[in-house]
Amino acid sequence: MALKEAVRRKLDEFRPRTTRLAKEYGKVKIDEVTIEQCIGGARDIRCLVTDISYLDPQEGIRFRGKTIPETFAALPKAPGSEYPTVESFWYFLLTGEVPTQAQVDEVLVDWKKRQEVPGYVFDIIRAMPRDSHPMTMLSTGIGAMQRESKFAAYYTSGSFNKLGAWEYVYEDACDIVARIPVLAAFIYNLKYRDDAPLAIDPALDMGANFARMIGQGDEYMDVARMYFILHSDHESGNVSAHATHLVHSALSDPYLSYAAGLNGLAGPLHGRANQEVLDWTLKFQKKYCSNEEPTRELITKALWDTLNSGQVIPGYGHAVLRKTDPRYTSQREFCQKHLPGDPLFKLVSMIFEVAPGVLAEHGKTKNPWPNVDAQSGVIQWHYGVKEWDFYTVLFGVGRALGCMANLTWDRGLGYAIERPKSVTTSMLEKWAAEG
Ligand code: AMX
Repeated sequence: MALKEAVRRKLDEFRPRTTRLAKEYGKVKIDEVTIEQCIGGARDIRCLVTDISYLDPQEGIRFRGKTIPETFAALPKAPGSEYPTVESFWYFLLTGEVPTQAQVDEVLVDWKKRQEVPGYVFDIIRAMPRDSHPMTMLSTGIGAMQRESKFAAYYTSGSFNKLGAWEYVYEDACDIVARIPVLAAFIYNLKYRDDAPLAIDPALDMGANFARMIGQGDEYMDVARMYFILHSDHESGNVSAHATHLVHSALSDPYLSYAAGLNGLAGPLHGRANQEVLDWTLKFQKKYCSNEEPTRELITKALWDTLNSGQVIPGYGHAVLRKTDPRYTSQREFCQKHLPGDPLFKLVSMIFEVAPGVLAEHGKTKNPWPNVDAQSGVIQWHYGVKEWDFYTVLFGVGRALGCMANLTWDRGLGYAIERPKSVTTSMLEKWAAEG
């Protein structure tokens, strides 16, 4: 497989850099830690390494050094589409190289071989109450599939070797990214389409096949491709990426690790915010606009009502970003092109005009601008995926790409078990008194 060989080559090039940094420059200081950071969620402390993506507070995300528009422009496109295939993006994330069409085709064929989800996983999810949250089902499905882990089997084989371990992580990573769309589509069909059978089309790329599997038409294929790519990676410190990395650092296999990442993604301050955005927007329509068109004044009132009741405005703010999220902008441009007259898009655009001013006046958030989640639900809603508790599952399918690329590199570079040091409140008080 050319992709695996390309990863091997890249890792071989990279390893001496990591080793040299740790050995020769290990004591060079790159940050300091304050009490505020200790209490405040380790915000901004530079203590993680990843080369898969980098998040600049002003500019937003770069995947392997490329902005979102540069990434979309550079990668080979799906036939007849303006968006790259998820397969080409996977090659790019893992290696940092733009693949040729032949390399993409090879990934496509490989994923088809890997994508079969064992029947017992479906049985386990079927046995769950039908009103279980779809993220619980997804995380259960990934956790249950751990039985298939090639890394876990290698670890217990008796021939475990630190240097070769990445190859088994790579195998699991490829299996997971190939299987998770099938698992997600199964959950969607089980919950919302009367357990409709999965219509897997072996000729289609991942995004197109996902559209087919959940009963969507051709126009949804680019939505899926764009969505999965945009949600893939946001450097290493966010809850889902960090949880995945942390759990794997104990040599838990990629299934156990990504189940942990998904459980973090399910939180309302993280991935579930996209569900909350739709919920907020539809409740706003119902409460304030049953007899009248939405106006800036009505939106302002609704935003203040939310803030005054002690809740956050979902889809706004970010722990790192200090400008509008380019993932928001990319989806907004998609909406302007494909659904400019959609009433929900118009309403979300009006919220975009008002919310940053309200949040700035409220004065708490460091970033009053929208994040990825403020826009994504509108697109899904427009194309008929109206079950908004499913939106975080879509996020989880995309995020698997970033998390699995990162785990492959974590193991390839032999990163250590993660174990930051904790202190007590009395210690903090003593240091505070000492200045
Ligand atoms: N609405 C109201 N208040 C907000 C806010 C928002 N959208 N964003 C931040 N604040 C508040 C915080 O709750 C905090 O209040 P506190 O001092 O009373 O605790 C204060 O502003 C300072 O927070 P911050 O430093 O600006 O943000 P943070 O790094 O602590 O949190 C985030 C970041 C994303 C959790 C926060 O902005 C938020 O809750 N946003 C709404 C939920 C959301 O959209 N999450 C999705 C983020 C993207 C993603 O992961 N998918």
